[in-house]
Amino acid sequence: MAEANAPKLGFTRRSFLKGVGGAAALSAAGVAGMTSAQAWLAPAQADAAQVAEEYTACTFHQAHCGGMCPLKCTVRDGRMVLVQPNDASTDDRYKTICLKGISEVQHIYSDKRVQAPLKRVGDRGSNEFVQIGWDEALDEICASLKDIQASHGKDSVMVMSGSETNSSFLTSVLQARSGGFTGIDVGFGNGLDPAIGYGGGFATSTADPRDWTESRLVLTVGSNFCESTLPQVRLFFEAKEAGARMVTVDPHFSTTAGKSDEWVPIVPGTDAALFLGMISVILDEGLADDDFMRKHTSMPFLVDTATGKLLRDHVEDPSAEEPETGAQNPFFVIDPSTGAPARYGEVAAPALSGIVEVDGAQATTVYDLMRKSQSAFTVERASELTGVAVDKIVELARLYAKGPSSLALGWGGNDKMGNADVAGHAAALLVAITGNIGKPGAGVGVYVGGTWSGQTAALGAWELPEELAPAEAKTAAYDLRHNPENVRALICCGDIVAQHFANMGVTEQWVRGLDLVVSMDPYFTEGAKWSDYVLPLTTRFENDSDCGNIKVGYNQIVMQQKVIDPLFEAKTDLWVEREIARRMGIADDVLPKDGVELSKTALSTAEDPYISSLTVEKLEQAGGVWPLENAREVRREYTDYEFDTVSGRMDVYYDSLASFGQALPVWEPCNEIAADNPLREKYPLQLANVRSRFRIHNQFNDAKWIQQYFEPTVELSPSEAQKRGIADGDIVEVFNDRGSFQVRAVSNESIRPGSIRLAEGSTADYMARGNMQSVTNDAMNERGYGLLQGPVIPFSDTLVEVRKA
Ligand SMILES: Nc1nc2c(c(=O)[nH]1)N[C@H]1C(S)=C(S)[C@@H](COP(=O)(O)OP(=O)(O)OC[C@H]3O[C@@H](n4cnc5c(=O)[nH]c(N)nc54)[C@H](O)[C@@H]3O)O[C@H]1N2
Ligand SMILES: Nc1nc2c(c(=O)[nH]1)N[C@H]1C(S)=C(S)[C@@H](COP(=O)(O)OP(=O)(O)OC[C@H]3O[C@@H](n4cnc5c(=O)[nH]c(N)nc54)[C@H](O)[C@@H]3O)O[C@H]1N2
Ligand code: SF4
Ligand SMILES: [Mo]
Repeated sequence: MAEANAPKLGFTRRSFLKGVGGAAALSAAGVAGMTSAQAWLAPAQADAAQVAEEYTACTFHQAHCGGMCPLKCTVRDGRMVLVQPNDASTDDRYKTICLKGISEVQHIYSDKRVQAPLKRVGDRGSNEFVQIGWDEALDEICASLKDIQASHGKDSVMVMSGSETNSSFLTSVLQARSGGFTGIDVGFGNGLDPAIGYGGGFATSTADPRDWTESRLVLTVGSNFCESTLPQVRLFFEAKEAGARMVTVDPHFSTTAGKSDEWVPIVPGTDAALFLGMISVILDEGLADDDFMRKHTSMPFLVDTATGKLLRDHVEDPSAEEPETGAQNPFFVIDPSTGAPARYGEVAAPALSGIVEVDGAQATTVYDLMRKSQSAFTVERASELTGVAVDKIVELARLYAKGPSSLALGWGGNDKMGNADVAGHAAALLVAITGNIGKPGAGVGVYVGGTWSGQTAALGAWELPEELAPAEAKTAAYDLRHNPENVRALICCGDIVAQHFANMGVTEQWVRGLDLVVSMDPYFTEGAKWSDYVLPLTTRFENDSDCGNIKVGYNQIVMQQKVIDPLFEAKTDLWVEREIARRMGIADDVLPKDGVELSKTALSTAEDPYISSLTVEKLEQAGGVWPLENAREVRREYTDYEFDTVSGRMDVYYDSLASFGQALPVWEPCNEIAADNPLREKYPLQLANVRSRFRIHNQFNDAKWIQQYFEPTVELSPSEAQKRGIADGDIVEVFNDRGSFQVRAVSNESIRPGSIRLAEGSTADYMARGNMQSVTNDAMNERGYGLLQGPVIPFSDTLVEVRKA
């Protein structure tokens, strides 16, 4: 770690005096001795015989790994000394943990914990703070919030949260705005979801990875499942053992590629070309499922050839909030028995092909338009763009069409590039022409994470009074950086500043100009350096009441008990929210009074009698985990082929994108890393941002036990290293016109020449100098503003050069 980047904690006379006799001084001194695990683990073991106070309690782990592993924690003499999988799970599969969970024994006592509320004294970003009391900090913050909202409107305050936040009432309590569209994890989904309607822009899988044992082919594209879904990796191997062919398409020889039957290397950012090439093969070889297309997709629908719009019963009201459903405003097809147009519900097996006249306008089918657009995109062209051999594309296409096939996409690959929606749309088309959905072994989407791919249940939610609603997030936060509108205050639950935007120089400029920036996090993040106040929160292991929360994990209900009392001066998310609410004049009973009340609410829901039959006590007695009602059934969506789309079928034709030439997916290169971008002469390397099994985003960088195995390192191919005279272990500078950072380099044959790879979440304190986010690309794609979740932040659509530092 670069010492220069460690927070410089100043002490005012006041806080120092307070600290000497108070708990702050004690805990600060205590912690210095605890950061080495050896220092406390050894004596604790030696004294084991005399230890009277030992107990276990359960909690769940990271939400943002998707694992939410239920954990059993042993506490001895007030200190957490052991973290194990919670063996109360009824299924051995769910007794999971990884190195990060185990390391919490050390990590929660880390010297990167924020120990007391801090107030900035230097310039923003200068990282100079003094310790202050909670009351003082909250009084000052709330006074400032009131001033700002009085002068600039309620929505001049913005609250943004990472995914670990334990309760999230703050936006509503303050009637503040959220960050709006996030631009994160929405690349493929923006293109895929309009066709099937599942994740609302997040490409969530239509089946559970347990379904893979029924697949003949599991085609993983742009995901590193074996690192990004650690607690469920066994499902990958179970599928392989059951005979599924595991094929991974990745520019680099990833962990998942290494565990697959086959690795197919691909040029970064060309997933769309691969899918489009496969589609052309399937159509040309007559392998498409015509019956599925006729009955379950919009392929037979008629399009006005002059306007590119789908023909409907009547003209839609363009100002309507919700699009009219197909039942309200039918689409048209060709009735093959008469050759005439008809409403789609009236014809059981409409024609896929044909030209007709409707009210004087010429119309043809989506299918015909698709054939035409695909005939312009040959498998040879796909091969040229992707670098995948023609024979390989043909082989994959045949295997995929034969099915049942699962198309396992990711959020970490081509998803983080400007053309990701085209790839998502092409994936939808691939599914639509083959029918690989809704039946055993066939599904599509991002299977990553566990929690997000398993069964769910709707837990009860705490109701707030109607007037306490968030303000409208008119503009996405990434755009506010350029045009801040009336936004003057930013409250960050998590490291919003460094994690949630690309091109950090622009973010810094924006943050510098704000009137108030607050960071709430258990750890001292990069964003904390840019904050006026840094508030210390508890982790999943600490609480002020017996039960902190209840959530859904992978196929189970999981409980967060108090394992230990809050460390240092840390407070729970809920406590801070209540204190802010009180100071803003909100009645005391508007928010749950503590974690127990929050947990009870989670279990009281009119919607689900199974959930409401549970109680906090019952869960406690069961050891803190409870299987979901449908836990043993493999989740499969759309088994009835009723899709959550406008027509109720797979809607593959996006006429709202006709003006962009993307009503059907058409190959489009990336923004910056495009092969013919002249910028490549200056910056010839693409920076791939990936996740790592050693981290959850910015989390665990500071975990000493993990640091023994992993430090942020930029990886490059030996050929690229040699060209630049870079030896393993050298500190290198990674740079482009946006910025630079310095980090250790290692060459590795698994990296594709022309790219370098670095785990995202590598922030300044853990690298030689600077922040990786200072080089990433924040250019938004114009078309993106018309997509479900707005444009994607193209973090990996980034060109750089590397030199020895
Ligand atoms: N350059 C680049 N940037 C990226 C990406 C990339 O590929 N490249 N990937 C993006 C992606 S996919 C994502 S999802 C985002 C993720 O970025 P985030 O959403 O910011 O990541 P989280 O891991 O959820 O971290 C949230 C914060 O929660 C804190 N935390 C831990 N426990 C608790 C708790 O109990 N309560 C509270 N309040 N806080 C807690 C952690 O210390 C951490 O600072 O990053 C994005 N940023
Ligand atoms: N351990 C751990 N697990 C996590 C997280 C974490 O931080 N740590 N974060 C969670 C979150 S929020 C997310 S978003 C998910 C993401 O999980 P995944 O979607 O699995 O993303 P990554 O793990 O980044 O893996 C992306 C893979 O895509 C490859 N790739 C890069 N560019 C391209 C390309 O153009 N085409 C193709 N085909 N492949 C490409 C990369 O080399 C890499 O192997 O992970 C979740 N799980
Ligand atoms: S980081 Fe994820 S896999 Fe590891 S213990 Fe936590 S929840 Fe489980
Ligand atoms: Mo993510």
